[in-house]
Amino acid sequence: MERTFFAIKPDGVGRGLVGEVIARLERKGLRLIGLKLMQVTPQLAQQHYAAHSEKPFFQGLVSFITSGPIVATVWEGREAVSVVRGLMGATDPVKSAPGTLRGDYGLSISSNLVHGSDGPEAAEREISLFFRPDELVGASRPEETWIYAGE
Ligand code: IDP
Ligand code: MG
Repeated sequence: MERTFFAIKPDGVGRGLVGEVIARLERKGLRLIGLKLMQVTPQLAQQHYAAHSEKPFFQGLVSFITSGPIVATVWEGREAVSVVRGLMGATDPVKSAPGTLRGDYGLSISSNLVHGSDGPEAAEREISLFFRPDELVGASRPEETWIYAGE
């Protein structure tokens, strides 16, 4: 099963959307295997967003992600990386389809509610930045019999 890193950014935590966001991923059938409320340090933010270090919005991105607590999570499931990206919607919430998290809950490209890894390699890198191996707990869900029926 593939794993992905997913985080609710400070705007999502501050707006009280943690429960609703997590419920969407749970209902899709993904398995939650890691979860923590945490304050991101500038150093961790710079490592996490290293690929964007040359972008004009980099400083703003680091300031925003360190501006308040985030909820960091790890999910497991069939094609978890692309499934979570689909549930998130496009980066710019103005262009995100209705029914996606960003499409339903916001209008700001910088405060766009959630982060999700953009590929399996990024997922492994991000998971190990935010979680120790012993913080990940794999518990299968009984309804996976139906979720993966016919596989
Ligand atoms: P993603 O979060 O959909 O993967 P990325 O291109 O990886 O989008 O960008 C990382 C984050 O940087 C975005 O989620 C958003 O918060 C911020 N960002 C991206 N493009 C812009 C921009 O043009 N202006 C301000 N912030 C941006
Ligand atoms: Mg990205």
